[in-house]
Amino acid sequence: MKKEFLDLNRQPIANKFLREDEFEDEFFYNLKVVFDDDTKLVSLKDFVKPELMFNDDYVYHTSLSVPMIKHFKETAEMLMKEFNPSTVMEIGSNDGVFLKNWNNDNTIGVEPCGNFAKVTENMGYQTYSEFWTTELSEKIKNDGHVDFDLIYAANCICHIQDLDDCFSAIKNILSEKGTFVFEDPSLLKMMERGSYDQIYDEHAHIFSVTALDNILKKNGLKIFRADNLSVHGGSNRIYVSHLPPEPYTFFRYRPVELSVRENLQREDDFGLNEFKTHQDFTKRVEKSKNDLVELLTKLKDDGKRIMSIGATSKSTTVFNYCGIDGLLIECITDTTPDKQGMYSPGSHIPVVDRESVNLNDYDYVFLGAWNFKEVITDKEKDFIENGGKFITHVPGVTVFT
Ligand code: DWN
Repeated sequence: MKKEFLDLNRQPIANKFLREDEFEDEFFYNLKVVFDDDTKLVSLKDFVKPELMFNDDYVYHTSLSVPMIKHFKETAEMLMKEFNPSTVMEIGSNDGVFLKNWNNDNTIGVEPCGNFAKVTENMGYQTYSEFWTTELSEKIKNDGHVDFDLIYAANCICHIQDLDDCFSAIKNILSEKGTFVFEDPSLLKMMERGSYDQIYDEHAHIFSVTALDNILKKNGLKIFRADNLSVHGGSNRIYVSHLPPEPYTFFRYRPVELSVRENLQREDDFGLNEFKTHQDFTKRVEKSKNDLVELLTKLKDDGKRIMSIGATSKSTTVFNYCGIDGLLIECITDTTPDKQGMYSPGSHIPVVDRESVNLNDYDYVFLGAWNFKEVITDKEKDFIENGGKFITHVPGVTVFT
């Protein structure tokens, strides 16, 4: 029942920044996207082995993103106030930006990337450096942990390829009245904004509330609230509880709130449940590619200099899909020390520290981190005042100041 609708060409591991001597052995795969007629889930056609993406060299540090630190602090405060959980587990705890808001006695992390698991262990949080599976949920129980009142995951569940196993593992370890809260990029926002670069190896799925509702129900869980967030270009925060085992036990469980029905309706109205809508999206993606390549090529032919800010996973998709390399974009600046001094995946554009670049030497800056447009353009006012211009491809290819 899975129907292919988009082919984003040959792609490398989105977050595997390279040294020059690694170019020759770089791993590539074909990035194709499918729609499941049964569940309405949008997923990659072929998954990449998790160990190739999430390992001790993983470079995305949440703690290096100031807006995300604020986001996770506010999220933790809100969850604490509303649910007051006695026990908390975070899946995909990265370098502890969410965890650090909770007491370490009753809070644990799960993080397959060993470099980050070490960081949170050092912060005093027991961290299982493993992938989230039913087997791991059993192991955690066998280690003496009681079921969790709050299980939280941000930008992690959409990375898990086997969703049935993922959700049955949650069911296995969520306390009877517990809440599972997770947030991931929204399929509806991606479609509305034409931000096809949300699709890369790590994002095994791009979730609609509809698809999640279908798959969670199959696994004995139910969505009781769905919030729409602005982070990461538009995300959904999904609140989940156990599905009442018998009709007469309903009163003991949280009622489904209006936000769920509203989200389901909005997605249906947009046509997310129809394959045709996905096929139409492909046309928009192809246009975005043609417009971007045409613009960059023309600027280059006119002797303009172009660089990029934010060596994101998303820009890996754009550069490799559009065939953009160091001839069109001379360098990328990124605040992450582990990315600096390396080359971008597939396109092999040098990644450098922002401090080492005089932006005024360039005419145009491509926004690789378009999701931080306001933060970046605010920081780079001087570039605009000196006549510099920004380029973004979301929601359409545009030059702006
Ligand atoms: O789910 C995921 C999300 C949360 O993060 C992962 N699969 C991987 C990663 O995706 P991404 O690389 O697309 O994420 P961001 O948050 O859009 O990355 C922003 C990048 O830009 C970081 O490397 C930091 C950098 N940056 C910068 O150089 N200057 C960011 C800002 C705000 C800046 O001013």
